[in-house]
Amino acid sequence: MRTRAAVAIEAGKPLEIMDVNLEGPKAGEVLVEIKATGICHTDEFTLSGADPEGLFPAILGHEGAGVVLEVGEGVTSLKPGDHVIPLYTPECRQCEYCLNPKTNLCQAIRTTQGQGLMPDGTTRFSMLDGTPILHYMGCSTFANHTVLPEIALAKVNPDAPFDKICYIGCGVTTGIGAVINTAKVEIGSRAIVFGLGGIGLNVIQGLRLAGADQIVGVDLNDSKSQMARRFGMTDFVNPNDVQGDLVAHLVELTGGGADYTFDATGNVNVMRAALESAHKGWGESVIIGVAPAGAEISTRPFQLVTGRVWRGTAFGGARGRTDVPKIVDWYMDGKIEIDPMITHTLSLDEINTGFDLMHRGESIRSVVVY
Ligand code: NAD
Ligand code: DAO
Ligand code: ZN
Repeated sequence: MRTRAAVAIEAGKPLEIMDVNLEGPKAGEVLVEIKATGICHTDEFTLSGADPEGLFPAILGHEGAGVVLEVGEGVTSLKPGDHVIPLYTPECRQCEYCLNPKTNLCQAIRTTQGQGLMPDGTTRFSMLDGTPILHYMGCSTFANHTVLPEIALAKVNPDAPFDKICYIGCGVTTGIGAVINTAKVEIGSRAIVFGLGGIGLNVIQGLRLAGADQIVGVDLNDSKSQMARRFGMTDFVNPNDVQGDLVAHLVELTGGGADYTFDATGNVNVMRAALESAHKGWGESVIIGVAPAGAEISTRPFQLVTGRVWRGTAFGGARGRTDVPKIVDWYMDGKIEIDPMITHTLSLDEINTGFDLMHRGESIRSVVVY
């Protein structure tokens, strides 16, 4: 079939909107009509060329929601008409990783997914002249139709609005999951969140859900504080307004350091500040941000000797097919909010505007509705 897509032809260039060829689903695969997709910082990271694993030409996008149109041979858990969210972290429930409760990093299709290919080593997308186009993070939601493995789709409540729940495909789950699954924050905790963008705001709402007493937000952009307060932030710090050392200021503000800190910036200097503003003896710091190619983190080892813990999280530690439907239900039940964070709704033809808004720090989430 043919479908319309925003294609990343090469790094550093705007996406090109065009008709592309899409082959139907093979065994174990599913054809999905994407109804809406968010534009995440990670798409920008890849498009910019900063992603060492970025491959081109590709159809980016990994934060979508849509409807199953057709299933390939052997698919048993989905049928046409089901509403689904694509998963860049699949859940096969059989591999060594899925069987270990300590991780969500299913490895069943990791190798081919990292190469921009389906599990059989081929791509379903091509240009009208036959040039192959690669998949991205196993999702490619910047296309009106896409093909995914069955294990990379979460079946969700059909009453949920696509233009909101697409955000659960990455930002919402990553932020809330970092709090609930990775840090396992306890009621009454003090926390610091560095970076109040699309991920950081969801860390904040996760902290509110977990019952944190103090939620400090740190961002260089003052305009981010208003939305963060709405989601539960209790104190705001702009590092540019701090006289002297930022870490010392945060340690004082949290009465000796935070129980939990989160980096949602991708900046390795911020990651260090996050670790060092965690409480001596027990403070834990969670890295969510993806740093540029070649970047490294550092701190004095004594920071860890004296009880601070450094850890990271991918997709908020969530097991997608199990956890994503629950998060959609939390949204439908009013336990979490998404709508205020969707600051811009665009058509596919306007998708590059979404990247411009992100560069200017004017959006939290732009969503493309097909
Ligand atoms: P975003 O651009 O919306 O937000 C980043 C925020 O950080 C902005 O508000 C910016 O002003 C602030 N910031 C930048 N530098 C800062 C500094 N030095 N000090 C304080 N604040 C600073 O990005 P996002 O969509 O929220 O994504 C955040 C990070 O999370 C990115 O690196 C992204 O790639 C990563 N990410 C990780 C996962 C995962 O599974 N681990 C999933 C999705 C995104
Ligand atoms: O299993 O080796 C692996 C990698 C899994 C990919 C996890 C990606 C999470 C971070 C990227 C940001 C996603 C938007
Ligand atoms: Zn698995």
